[in-house]
Amino acid sequence: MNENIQDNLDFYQIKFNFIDKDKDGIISYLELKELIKECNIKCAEVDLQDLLNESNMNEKGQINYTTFMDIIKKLNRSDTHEELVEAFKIFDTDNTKLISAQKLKLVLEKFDNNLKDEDVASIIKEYDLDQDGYLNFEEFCLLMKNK
Ligand SMILES: [Ca+2]
Ligand SMILES: [Ca+2]
Repeated sequence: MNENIQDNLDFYQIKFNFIDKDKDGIISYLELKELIKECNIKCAEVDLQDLLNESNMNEKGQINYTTFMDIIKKLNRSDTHEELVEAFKIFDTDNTKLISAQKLKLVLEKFDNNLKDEDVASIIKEYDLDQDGYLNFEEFCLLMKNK
């Protein structure tokens, strides 16, 4: 993956310059999102926010090329995102983008014969941040990261 980044340095520089229309070397969060999309990198909104918070963003929320590359490297390193998307599909059999306790149990049962309804319910409860009774993709990612 790192070699790949090296090869693509020019590519990223060109893309960055393209998005940075006023050429002051700084892009906004919206421009960053556009840039990430331009580079064909799939990234959830939450991931991007997290990465930005981790990165050396200055107080004004401005993003320069170094910050951008920092984020690109982190995104490339966490190639787990694709895997999470794939994993989510395994659970989300009926493509509702939500995992119910029932759907979660169906998959987890394959790994644990003694799995009880209560266990599944408590997993959902623990990660169901918006408390709608289902795990959406973000909540599912949290679950997987903590497993
Ligand atoms: Ca600019
Ligand atoms: Ca939820």
